[in-house]
Amino acid sequence: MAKQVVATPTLFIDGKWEHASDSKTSQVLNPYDGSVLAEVDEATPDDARRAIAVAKTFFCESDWRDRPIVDRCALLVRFADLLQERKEELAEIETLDTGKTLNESKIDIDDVTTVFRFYAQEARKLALEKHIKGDAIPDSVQSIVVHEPVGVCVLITPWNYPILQLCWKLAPALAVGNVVIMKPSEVTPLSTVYLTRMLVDAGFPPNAVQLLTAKGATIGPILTESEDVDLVSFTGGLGTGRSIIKSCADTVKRCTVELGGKNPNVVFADCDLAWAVDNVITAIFTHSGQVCSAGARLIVEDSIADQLVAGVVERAGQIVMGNGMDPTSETGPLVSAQHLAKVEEYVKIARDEGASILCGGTRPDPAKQPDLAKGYFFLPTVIDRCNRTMSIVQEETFGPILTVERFKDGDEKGAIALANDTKYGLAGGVQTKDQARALRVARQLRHGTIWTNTYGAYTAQAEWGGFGLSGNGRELGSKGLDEYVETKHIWSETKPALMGWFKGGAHM
Ligand code: TXE
Repeated sequence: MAKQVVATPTLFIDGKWEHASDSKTSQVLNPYDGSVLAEVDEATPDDARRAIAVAKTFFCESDWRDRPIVDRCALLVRFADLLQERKEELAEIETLDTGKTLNESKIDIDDVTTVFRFYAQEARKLALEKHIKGDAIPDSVQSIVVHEPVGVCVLITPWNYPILQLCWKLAPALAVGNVVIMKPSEVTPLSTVYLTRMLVDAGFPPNAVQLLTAKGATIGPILTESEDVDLVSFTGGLGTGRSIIKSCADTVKRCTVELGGKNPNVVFADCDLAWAVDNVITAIFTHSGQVCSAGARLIVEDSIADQLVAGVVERAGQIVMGNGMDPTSETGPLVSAQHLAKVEEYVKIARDEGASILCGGTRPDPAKQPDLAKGYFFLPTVIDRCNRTMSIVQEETFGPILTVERFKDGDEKGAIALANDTKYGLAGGVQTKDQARALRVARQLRHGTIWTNTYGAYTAQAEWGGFGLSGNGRELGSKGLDEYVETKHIWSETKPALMGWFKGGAHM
């Protein structure tokens, strides 16, 4: 095997790098060509139990949670600096492991740098004690609301944005003094291994961060059912999310989940055509559609529908797929053979349901693009003649697949009804030159993020999360910090007196 992309061992428990207790490992593959990138350790249930025990002891017995907030925030800033210093190396690891372009990996690193800097500021606000005064509070009482870390937090992350999804959780969790156990996707664990080394290099106490590389099914239930874990934050698929919520129920632990979406992109007829085509293809085909907020459902006003769809098909055919390490590639492969098979199956179902595949729908032809033959590539696909009852319209394919639905000219309500007709509710777009209409429709959409006249941007300062089956809780923004905070009220009597509720005891 070629040189490992990250060094082994890959479990980080009790401040030490370790192999799995049964020495088992698994291979991590490059989705561009199926080659082996690394052999990582596969944590056993016993390894997971030990990580939990170490985390719990460290949370309860160390001074980490009581350190001045400015000290922890300084570590966040140091880590943000390190992200920039090691951007090239980290981006390469992310690209090799996920298949996304190097440019995308670098954008992800820049984004999370701002997330760490944001929480380094935001956490300071929470450190202030809130003194409550009011008519019902005697002068002799000090009534104080204080904020504390929740405790041991398990962070379970997916394969489409390994660095980004982890850092959205990690920054607020560490800022307020929690201890974390990280469980990256078994498909793309490499950047998380590298980030763990960086956390230690930045000066975070080694025992504040534990890392378990493993299959979800092997150690997931140990982590989510444990009485010593106080919070689980999960980003991933709906099925796994549901089972995690259930397994957190017995211990009534905090559990926030982000479970993807089937996001509408509503285009009105007043848009300039070339601009709308560009918007639509960017919304769906970026990162080959493996984006939870991808604009996978085009909902378009009748009078421009045919022209817009023709333009989208033409531009979809021009997208340059290739090795993410090659700067000329515009998008990479799907993440794994398993995921490719799932996407292929969805196209088959769409055909069976009577939809019309206008372009793509298959892997690239190896005779025409031999360089893509070994990778998990799938052509940008546009599926027309769709309706809301079809599974291709309702289910998250998480691939480069755009479905097209039309609404009658001028029927704003009809467009809104279509856009809201999904069990998910993560994100959506509204494209129109009429700014008043853009905001009016945005307010009516039951989705957690809406873009008008653009698609896909986010900021560390604004909350991210879903309505409906897209999840609960929020990441980013001030609410993203609240998820990791316990709130305590201390009612403190400075002039103790008999409470006088019960009348006995007069002889004492
Ligand atoms: O995700 P899983 P999968 C969607 C997308 C995709 C589908 C399935 O539609 O096709 O999910 O992807 C860990 N206890 N999204 O199967 O299983 C697992 O090891 C605890 C949307 O790859 O949800 C990994 O770390 N953890 C999404 C993480 O859960 C468990 C991004 C996610 O894996 C576990 C990715 C268990 N029982 C896929 N089983 C988004 N919201 O952006 C698995 N895991």
